[in-house]
Amino acid sequence: MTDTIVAADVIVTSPGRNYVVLKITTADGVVGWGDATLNGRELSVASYLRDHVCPMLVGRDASRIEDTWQLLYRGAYWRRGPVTMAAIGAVDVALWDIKGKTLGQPVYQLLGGAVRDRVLTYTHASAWDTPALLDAVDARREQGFRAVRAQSGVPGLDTVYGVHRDVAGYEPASRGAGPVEETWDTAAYLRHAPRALQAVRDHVGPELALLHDAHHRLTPQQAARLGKELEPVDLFWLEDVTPAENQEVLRLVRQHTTTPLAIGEVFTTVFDCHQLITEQLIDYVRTAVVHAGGISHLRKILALAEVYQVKGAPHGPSDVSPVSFGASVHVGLATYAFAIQEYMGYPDLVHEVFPHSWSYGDGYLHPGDAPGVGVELDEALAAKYPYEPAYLPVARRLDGTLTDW
Ligand code: CS2
Ligand code: MG
Repeated sequence: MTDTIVAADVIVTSPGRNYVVLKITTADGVVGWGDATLNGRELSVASYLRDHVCPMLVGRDASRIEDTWQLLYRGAYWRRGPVTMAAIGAVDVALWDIKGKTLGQPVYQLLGGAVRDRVLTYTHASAWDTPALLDAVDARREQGFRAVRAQSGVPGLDTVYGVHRDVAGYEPASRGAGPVEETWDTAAYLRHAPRALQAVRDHVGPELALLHDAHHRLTPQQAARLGKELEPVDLFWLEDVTPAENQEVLRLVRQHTTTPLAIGEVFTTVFDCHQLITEQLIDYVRTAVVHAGGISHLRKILALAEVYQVKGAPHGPSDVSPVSFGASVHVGLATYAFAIQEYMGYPDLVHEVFPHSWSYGDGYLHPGDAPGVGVELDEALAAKYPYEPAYLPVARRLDGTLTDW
């Protein structure tokens, strides 16, 4: 039996939205799948893999997961960042997939076995006005979800993060040659969000876990104000309250509110969130398998988080493919410092393109017991959906100043 890598191929497919898939094949014909999807910059990661990484992988021993990770991280010289770390993440997940298939074990068993019976999950409920939002939350409760993220429209605006006034459903990236521009008004949002979220809490009662994503749009002072105003709503978390590249700005927010904070979906290494964790400036770290260097690095982030009683809550929107999603559920089943997995859901076609063993039921997820990650790619079906340019929006304030989307 040889784990020698004989091929590493990149497949970009677009069954409703773009996904970048890495296929690694060994001399024994074992195939491992990885996800390298970076919403709006898919082709950059595809090129990083095709032009620079895949040629290095051929001839390597697929069983040497950590050595390969270190080669791709330290050996590139230029470190970190979403493109590099998504490429490394794809290789890492594909190699864990191969190891599991070779040993006949699901990845969670290779990570030390189950530390819980199932993985709590949350999903999205979004609507433009409050009555419709209450209906959207109820619809998710009827599907068995025990945790729901609520996003409301804002009077006076046409679109806000997570909701369009006139468009049902929500896909962050829109197809086209470049990003669309949206108008944002923080003052209008801060006037409306507390009322809308309180109305949801009044409607659902105290048991349902409610989450809300502020999506990087507030200053630390505004974040502190919102967190304090939302304390009576008893949120499970308030997400991305303020851009956190400067991690110490969360100290101000933390001083003023006990509303739990979640940050990290745009972070790609432990270094991006090290201070947030070690100073306990957050309660949940949102780094994702695909964007934070794969299973191997996410486990290191969550090992640090455990020391400070911070818990993992990986990003899981539609632009995290079912491959990374499945890998994340394995991490969730086997990692102690893990709270909840985001599950935005996928259209039926995506489930067909990515046959998988992970499953949802009664508000929880399980990765399944298929060897490896348990997610495959139907290459023939994927080939029917070629890449189409699509970009995340950009946002501008009322005076035209560009702001964080
Ligand atoms: C959001 C995402 O799910 C979330 O928490 O922040 O929908 C995010 O906007 C997209 O993944 C960006 O591609
Ligand atoms: Mg988010």
